[in-house]
Amino acid sequence: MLNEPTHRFLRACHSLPVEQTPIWLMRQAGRYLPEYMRVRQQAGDFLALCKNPDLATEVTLQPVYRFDMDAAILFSDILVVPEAMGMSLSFGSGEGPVLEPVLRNAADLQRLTPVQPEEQLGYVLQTVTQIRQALAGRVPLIGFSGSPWTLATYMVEGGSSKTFRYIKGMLFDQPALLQQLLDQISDVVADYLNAQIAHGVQAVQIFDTWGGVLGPREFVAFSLRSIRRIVDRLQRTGADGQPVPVILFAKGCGALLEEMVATGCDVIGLDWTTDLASARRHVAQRAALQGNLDPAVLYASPQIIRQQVRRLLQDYGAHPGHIFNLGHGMAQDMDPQRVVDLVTAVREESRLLLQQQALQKG
Ligand code: 1CP
Repeated sequence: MLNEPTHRFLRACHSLPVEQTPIWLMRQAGRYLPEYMRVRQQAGDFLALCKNPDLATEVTLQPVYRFDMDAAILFSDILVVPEAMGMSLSFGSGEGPVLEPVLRNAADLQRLTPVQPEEQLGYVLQTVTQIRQALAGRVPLIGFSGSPWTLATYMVEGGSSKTFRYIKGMLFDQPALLQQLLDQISDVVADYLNAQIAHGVQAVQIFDTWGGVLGPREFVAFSLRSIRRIVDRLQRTGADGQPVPVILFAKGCGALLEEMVATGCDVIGLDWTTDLASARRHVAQRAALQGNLDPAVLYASPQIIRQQVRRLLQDYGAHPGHIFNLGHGMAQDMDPQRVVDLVTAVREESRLLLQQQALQKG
């Protein structure tokens, strides 16, 4: 490969050999870290923290330094995109997000405004620049966006949902209207991710947190279709001339690996309900895999964490193209010490496994 990356996270994204399995964790920055709570309090609230590049940079770096992670992920939220499109966003204390006014018909869609990432989302891009400066090449920086489908669920429901009543109502009753909304969001997301890349992110992850609430046909027609539209438009060479891998994490969609590969992504993020060994056999040579430890393993003892890590590493086997991660994000009540146990176990066990394999080959 031309311009072969040196960091093990980027190497694994491109299925190049590494000496130990890279690890980072979804939601590695956040409320389970006391140092995060201090900075959030300093900012005032969560959204103010996202909009303050100095403080957002600080919380991005916290888990990188504390746990020696192999990648940093931009501290922000997927819901800043609907806000940039003209909706009002707030996070009530303790509850989920609120987006207003909700989108339910064609007239509502007319209210959405065009987005120039440098303008409405300039604070995110400024944060990207500052994080890259602060990291000084220590580990790569991952940028991200929500998928159009996942963003649309929040925009149509007005927040988190258990039943997805309104967005599914739109999907079945007014499919053309939903596609129009998804296309509009896709174009904003593509521009936004390209702007993140131009400002220095070295990989991008698309979070399709709610892909799994759709049936397989609808997942392909409504979620993957718009993800593919984005991937097609991405500038896949970074500011430094290196290729920028695209990671697709679609929660609850492990049965549709083939369809996910077809979007053109480089890495598929798996939740813990998918068997890593069979997923690897399925996509080998075509995509790398990220995941997929059940986050609840972090509530168990260090011995059990190590056992589960070993099992997962063995499931993947000594092949290139595995990035260790949880099957979903860190929870607020998790113990940071268990993350230390996890990272140590992944380092030690993966080195052992990869060395044994090299000896057998040699
Ligand atoms: O009170 C607080 O401090 C806010 C808690 C919090 C945090 C730490 C929210 C509110 N968002 C975040 C940060 C965040 N969100 C990151 C930061 C980077 C990191 O991983 O360290 C990222 C990548 C996200 C992405 C995000 N936001 C997703 C996709 C990933 C996932 O978890 O599935 C989603 C669905 C959201 C929406 C969101 N943000 C926050 C809340 C409470 C919610 C709603 C979640 C829901 O509907 O259940």
